[in-house]
Amino acid sequence: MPPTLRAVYADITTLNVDAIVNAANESLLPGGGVCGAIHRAAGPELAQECRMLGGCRTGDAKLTRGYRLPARYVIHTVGPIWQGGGQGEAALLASCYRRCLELAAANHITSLAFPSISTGVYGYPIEEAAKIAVTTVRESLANVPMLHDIIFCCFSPHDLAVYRRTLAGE
Ligand code: AR6
Repeated sequence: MPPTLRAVYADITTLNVDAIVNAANESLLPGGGVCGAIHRAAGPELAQECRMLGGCRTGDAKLTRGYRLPARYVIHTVGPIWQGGGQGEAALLASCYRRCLELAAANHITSLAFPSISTGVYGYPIEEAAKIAVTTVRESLANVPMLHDIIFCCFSPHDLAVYRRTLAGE
């Protein structure tokens, strides 16, 4: 069965899925935004495990346990900082989504929620980021047959509207 791709308006830390994605920084140390919320909800053991990972390059992803989160795993990915679009940001953002899906497949994850990577502190324009998110995930679906539920978790009604329009191909 093809997976469901859907956008919801929620705090990602509350979602009952196998794994949630964290929009992290290269140090993988707790920051603000969704990263801060995930670390607060997971508890201090998450930062301890992150410290052992030796950071993460922009465009790459690493997996940890979810500790006190409902989600069993957290996939930490580092999106690009928006610098106007001429610094390879689109390719790096697409790479984040692909690497998260690769880790999901390698760990038999069946349900996965993404936040809108790079569109907060890192300043990536939401319309362009949503197109990359939806297109890249759709292009990778053949490689993740066990994933039956993929959620784009939006943190504002505006972001939700953008993702819903993008998913509808408008
Ligand atoms: N649930 C879902 N989405 C959320 C939540 C939440 N609880 N909180 C915020 N968002 P950002 P970035 C949305 O800034 O742009 C951190 O300090 C938010 O509205 O969290 O990739 C890291 O440590 C936005 O749509 O991530 C890095 O240093 C989206 O999540 C840096 O920020 C991403 O916003 C990464 O910046």
